[in-house]
Amino acid sequence: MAFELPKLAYAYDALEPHIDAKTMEIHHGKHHAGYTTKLNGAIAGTDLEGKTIENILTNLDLENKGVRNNGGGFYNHRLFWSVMAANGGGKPEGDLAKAIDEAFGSFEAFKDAFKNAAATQFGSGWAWLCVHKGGKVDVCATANQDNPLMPGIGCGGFPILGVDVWEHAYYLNYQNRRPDYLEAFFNVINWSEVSALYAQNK
Ligand code: MN3
Repeated sequence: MAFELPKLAYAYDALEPHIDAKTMEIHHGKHHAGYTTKLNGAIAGTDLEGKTIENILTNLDLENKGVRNNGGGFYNHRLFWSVMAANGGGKPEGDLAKAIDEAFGSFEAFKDAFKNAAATQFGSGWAWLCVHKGGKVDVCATANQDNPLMPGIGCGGFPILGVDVWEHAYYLNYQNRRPDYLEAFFNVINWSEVSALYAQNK
């Protein structure tokens, strides 16, 4: 069974003014669709066909560039759409808030660490908030479409929040101003979804 481009839970213009409709339309309808199609092509006829994307990434051979780039692209964008919402922003509550305070000292310190990881990722990539077994959280960044689930990527744990810092994610609206895009991203984070991912994977 082939992977399918997931439908968004909101309209392309729902995240405006923080993320503009044109960027969302191209990003979801072209970029994510492209990764999905190419992932299906890369696994067709191999023993990866029929496996879950989590299983594929967790057991990935990093030399398999077709699956690494497109499987990562498929998974990363699916997570990205799910951790944003029109009525997003604010702060997490409950167990996740506590874990963030324990790891970083405060929500503001976490926000600085996350934005810094994203802003200083050279070239294309992603910044992540990950949970480790036992509930500890940390922040890291990966290049290209790599993902913390991939073995030996140097960024472990289960990703519960990710931000895309490829230029295609922000260039139409923010041009070279990646820090402005990152600040805006915090206005659309769907903390209830991130908290649910935390609870499921701690
Ligand atoms: Mn992207």
